[in-house]
Amino acid sequence: MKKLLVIGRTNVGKTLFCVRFASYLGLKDLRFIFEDSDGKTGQQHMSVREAERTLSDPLAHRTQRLQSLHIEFPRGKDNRQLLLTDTTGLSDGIHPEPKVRQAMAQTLLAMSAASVILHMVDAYELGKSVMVAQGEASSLPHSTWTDLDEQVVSFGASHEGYVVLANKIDLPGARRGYKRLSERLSKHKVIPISALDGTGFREVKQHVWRMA
Ligand SMILES: Nc1nc2c(ncn2[C@@H]2O[C@H](COP(=O)(O)OP(=O)(O)OP(=O)(O)O)[C@@H](O)[C@H]2O)c(=O)[nH]1
Ligand SMILES: [Mg+2]
Repeated sequence: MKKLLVIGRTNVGKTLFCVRFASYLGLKDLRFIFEDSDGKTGQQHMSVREAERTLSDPLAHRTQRLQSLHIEFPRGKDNRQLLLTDTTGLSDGIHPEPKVRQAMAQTLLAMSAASVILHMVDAYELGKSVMVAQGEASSLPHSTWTDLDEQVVSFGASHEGYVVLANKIDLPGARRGYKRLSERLSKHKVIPISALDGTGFREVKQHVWRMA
């Protein structure tokens, strides 16, 4: 079974994407497998709506554990299986809360065990910062793109199916952020998506299916 890990900075839309993408792939009843950073595990069934309402919100570090969903789909005569895992968002520096630090460490560990990495970036935030900074075409302003992002790109790129998802493309100026990101990461595949309205899900599905 291929393990797909959704990683990125906090609040970029990882959880909303996981829930809506699973729904797009046909899952109605979401059976989450949770794994806390102290190793405690659990399961919970939720509808898509309930998952959106309880697991995703505008607060930073809403997710502080691994949250996985099994996805099964037909391929020829067989059924293929994927494990889609949502993670704790990453942030710069040393977070003041030990629980968040531990949960971020859990994300980093999970990265080494993943087969495919979906690296989510907030194209809206990038678009805003590009507008203010007006720098070189291939550069990204330090306010939204730091060593942390570069390290995630370098690590992710060592995985066969590494792809960057430029999320929140539905918001004003996000296309500008996406364009600058694609120029900066010209060696990588960058897919513009909206976890909110489903833009780009078909392309993500094609990519994921190729990897499965
Ligand atoms: N407009 C818009 N808002 C989005 C999109 N994706 C997520 N959001 C919003 O962004 C906020 C953060 O979404 P989450 O899914 O909780 O983000 P996350 O990356 O899981 O955040 P943490 O778990 O806190 O690190 C929520 O208010 C979402 O509704 C999108 O594609 N478009
Ligand atoms: Mg989350």
